[in-house]
Amino acid sequence: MALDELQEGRATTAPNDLESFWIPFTPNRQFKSHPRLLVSAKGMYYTSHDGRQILDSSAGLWCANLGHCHPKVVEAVQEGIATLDFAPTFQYGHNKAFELASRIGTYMPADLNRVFFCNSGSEAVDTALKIALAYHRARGEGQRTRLIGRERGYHGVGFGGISVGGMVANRRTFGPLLPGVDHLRHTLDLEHNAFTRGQPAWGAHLADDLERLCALHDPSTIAAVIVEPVAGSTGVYPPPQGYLERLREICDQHGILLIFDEVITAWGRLGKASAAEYFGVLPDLMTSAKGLTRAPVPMGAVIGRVEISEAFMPGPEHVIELFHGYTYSGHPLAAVAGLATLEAYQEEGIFERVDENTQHFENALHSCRDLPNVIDIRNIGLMGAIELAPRPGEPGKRAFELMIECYERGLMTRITADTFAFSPPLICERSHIDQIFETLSAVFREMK
Ligand code: PXG
Repeated sequence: MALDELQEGRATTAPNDLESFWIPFTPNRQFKSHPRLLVSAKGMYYTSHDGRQILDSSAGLWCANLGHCHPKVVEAVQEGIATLDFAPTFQYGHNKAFELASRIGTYMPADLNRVFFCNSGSEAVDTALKIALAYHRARGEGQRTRLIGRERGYHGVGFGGISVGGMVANRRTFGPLLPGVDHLRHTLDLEHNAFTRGQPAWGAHLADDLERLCALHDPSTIAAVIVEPVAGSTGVYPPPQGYLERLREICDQHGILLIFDEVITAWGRLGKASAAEYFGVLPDLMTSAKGLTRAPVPMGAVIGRVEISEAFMPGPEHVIELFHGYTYSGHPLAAVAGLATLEAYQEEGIFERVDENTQHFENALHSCRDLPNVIDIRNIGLMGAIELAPRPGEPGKRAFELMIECYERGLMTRITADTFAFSPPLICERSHIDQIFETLSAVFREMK
């Protein structure tokens, strides 16, 4: 339908086809020729447009930790929108954002309790990088401008995030990226750590790569190191035993801030509120999103140690300390969704439940070891991955076809290249875990 027809009032409806929505991170033409539309969701299942129940093995996109349409969160959001639809947090405020920030602090280790709100993981990452740079400058160390990420890291899609990130496809068409960025080696090496359950024993020494970068650049030029405590998007790489501890040590030696990107790992994925708590390693800044509101209303956050925010405070009282923020920072609906979510985690003992199901999940995942083309299986908490050998000359195609077939048989899965990543909602029962891997095994065996 032409725009002028609409404007002249000749047409009463806009066109409704699949063309206009440019779908993210999806092959648009394939999708639009065979759409997979989801029309409703409850608990562990989606309902597809053709009326089928689809078991969710990825908590949406690693976010629906309490399953879908959790009644407590639905009710809180319904009440919230009728009470306060929006309030600015620039120069004004509202109580729910303050309440959520202090509640978040009670879940975090040590003095990690200063919370800067944003709307997504990507914004949280860029915010954390900016805070790190500004922190050093506030303390008179403005020469610390370098940022260190890690190969295969995923830190969202902002320019800061893709600069420190290390997933090549997400970077190569968007340069020039931020200058002054370098990368640690990643920690997956199938010669040494294939088919590990939990943290690999091999690989702590890879953290010493940070010493190499310190020697190369002079450590006094480095502002921050950012890593996912467990690399998620790239296909679930649990950190080698001792690796995160070693990174912390090197950062301490050289006055470098350590940022944990916990967009996936925070809020129960490992059975604790954060990976920092799970691994017993304290970052200076942590990013969070996804499971914080578990997604009905998006929200992201940077959680920082008290000392970081205090460094910004010595100026005159009326002067803005940090020239950064988003219209929707601390949005009232996201705040009520976050509060209801954190309450539900506690009331329903969700983190403990993850601990109870982790072994079952691990066994079910590793039972796939002898399926065709499987070259590695990795897991920690309720996150796991099965890596397949790519078809020669067609990287990603094998996993893509298997994913489509799983969906046809009622199972939603996530793939990255030829790796399947699993992160079921934390409310899952053992029967759901069994259903996931039974469906998957049948598909892997039949299709190859
Ligand atoms: N950091 C990490 C560690 C993430 O995993 C982001 C930042 C960015 O968050 P936003 O909210 O801007 O998307 C993420 C996001 C997948 C998948 O299937 C993973 C993410 C997003 C979408 C899909 O692996 N992670």
